[in-house]
Amino acid sequence: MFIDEAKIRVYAGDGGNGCVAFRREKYVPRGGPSGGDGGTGGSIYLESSENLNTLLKFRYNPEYRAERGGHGEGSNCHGSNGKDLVVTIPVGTVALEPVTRERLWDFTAPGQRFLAARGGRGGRGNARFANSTHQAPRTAEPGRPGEHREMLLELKLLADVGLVGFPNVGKSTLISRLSAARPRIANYPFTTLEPCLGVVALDEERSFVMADIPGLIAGAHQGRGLGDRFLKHIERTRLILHLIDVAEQSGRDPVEDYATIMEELASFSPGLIAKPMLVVASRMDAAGDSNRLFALREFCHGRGMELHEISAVTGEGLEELKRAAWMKLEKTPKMATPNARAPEAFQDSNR
Ligand SMILES: Nc1nc2c(ncn2[C@@H]2O[C@H](COP(=O)(O)OP(=O)(O)OP(=O)(O)O)[C@@H](O)[C@H]2O)c(=O)[nH]1
Ligand SMILES: [Mg+2]
Repeated sequence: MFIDEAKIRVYAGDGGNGCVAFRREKYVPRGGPSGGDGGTGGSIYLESSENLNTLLKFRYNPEYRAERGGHGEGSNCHGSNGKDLVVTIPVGTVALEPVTRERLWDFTAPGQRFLAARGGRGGRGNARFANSTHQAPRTAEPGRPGEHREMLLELKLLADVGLVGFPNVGKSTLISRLSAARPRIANYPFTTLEPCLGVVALDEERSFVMADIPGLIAGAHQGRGLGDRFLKHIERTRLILHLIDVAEQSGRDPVEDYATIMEELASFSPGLIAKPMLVVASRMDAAGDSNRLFALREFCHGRGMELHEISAVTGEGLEELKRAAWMKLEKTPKMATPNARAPEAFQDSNR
């Protein structure tokens, strides 16, 4: 299982100081103590959301600070409370203590909130210290410091997008261009023996997970080649990228290749061919006389299917493909994870 990890530091706001003040007013002799309390510092919450699916943003931004509380003032004015800070994290994240790896919270559904660092309490002003024997106290408390700590976030990645196609069509090369994944790449079939995941980022906020699996051949469902067992890694994805080699040297017929792979997908599970799919013509830089490409274009056009033409070597079409995949994902609802509990609107775990 591929795990995304990030270490973050959270600093809740300090409480504001209490104030020492005395009431001074015309015609009111011997005004009493009137120093207000300091405000509470802002707390930091982690909240799970379905709109994120990687921990990428925490690599750019590992530190979070909430506002401090305002100091108390004269005339019994309470200092303002610091604003809480809510940091969104993807559903499925587990928050751990970084050294002991003690599990702090497991975010299993959207909308769960965990108090990561509590804001400091404000200090009491001198008005609070007055009593019948001590009517003019000159003491006030300082605000308490806000909590701070380091946390480790871990997310088991489920792929959003799966790559399928014959061996040697450039699946691993594509994932290595779009993400930090570095699978083995070589010019012979069945280079990839294990699935490999990579995080593909459009920007700091938008990213998705792509899975590269071993190539398929006709009869894979009967165990030919490496078989079709790796397709189970694609079963839960929301989008399939179907790579078809249009390079001259391959000597293959792209339309036939398309049909063969579709048959293999269907024999593994009918659900697979019902998934949203983008057809991708790969190795465009080596297309040569382009006959294969034209045939594939015609075929896709006739069936009303989008065709994306790319070269993972020159980079042609990669940016467009990434965006097209993102747009498709946005339109495709996420599948409920089997163990997902009903959303709890507000789950304050440790208050
Ligand atoms: N000219 C050209 N060659 C490419 C391109 N993409 C991949 N290749 C080459 O094609 C060969 C196979 O690439 P891989 O990425 O290993 O193919 P794969 O689909 O992952 O293959 P399997 O893991 O065996 O299923 C390698 O020699 C790559 O360098 C491309 O866009 N243009
Ligand atoms: Mg490969």
